[in-house]
Amino acid sequence: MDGVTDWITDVTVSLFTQSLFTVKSGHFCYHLIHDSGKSQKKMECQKPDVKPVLYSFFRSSSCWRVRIALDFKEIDYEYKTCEWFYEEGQKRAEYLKLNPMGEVPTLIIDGNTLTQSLPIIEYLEETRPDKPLLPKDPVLRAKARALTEIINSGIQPLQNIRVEKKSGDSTWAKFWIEKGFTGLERALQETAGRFSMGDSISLPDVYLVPQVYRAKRVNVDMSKFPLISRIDSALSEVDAFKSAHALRQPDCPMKERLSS
Ligand SMILES: N[C@@H](CCC(=O)N[C@@H](CS)C(=O)NCC(=O)O)C(=O)O
Repeated sequence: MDGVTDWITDVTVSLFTQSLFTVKSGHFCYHLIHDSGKSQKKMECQKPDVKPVLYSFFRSSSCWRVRIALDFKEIDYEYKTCEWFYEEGQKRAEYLKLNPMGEVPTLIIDGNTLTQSLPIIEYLEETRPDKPLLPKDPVLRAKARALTEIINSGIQPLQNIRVEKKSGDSTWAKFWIEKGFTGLERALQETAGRFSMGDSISLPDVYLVPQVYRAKRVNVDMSKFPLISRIDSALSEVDAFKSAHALRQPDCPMKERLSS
């Protein structure tokens, strides 16, 4: 109930075999079900009356992941560009109040300010489970998360533009992506079907597509990674992956925009 208590406007209690407490808030409502002494909190009415706002930059791979998850789960949102986020200045100083690292993405949703792509997507998964991105089976969930982590912590932080600039080495990003993709290609041999985890779209797919885009920009030879390339190509046919593409975003310069 942390952070929710302030919003409570109405409480209904009904006693049947179990007691059901419905707590309505300004944005959505919680149902608390008490069953045999066990307490379970479950979000229901998941139609917030305020559109989520995504602070994004078209080419940022971390923003791209969140856009895919939002589009896949069919969550309508407002797009706010942060094209200034690499520069110092007033806008950036103000943005630090939302995102302490000054990074994108930030998602404002259900009255909360969320940062870091993975926790944001996990939040969407937990509160909007209808189109899941994680398998039900705990072992498969662990495998899906492991593939995701190869990119999230094993590749992206090493090859991002800040780190690349600091290294002063023009081959830096290419080296780390190739190293990471070598392991990812191997790991996918165990799990992949049409997509990363069998034939269903899952969390690692959300991470794979933006990383392949960045790989191509730094001239990684993708023919060395046939499985990653095949999955990337299959995902490019999926609606949510099309709409979330960097080159289809409102802040993408017209000369780079994809026409369809
Ligand atoms: N772990 C973060 C990484 C975020 C990140 O690296 N964002 C980059 C763009 S992809 C950024 O904001 N860089 C600009 C800066 O740090 O000033 C996440 O997954 O959200």
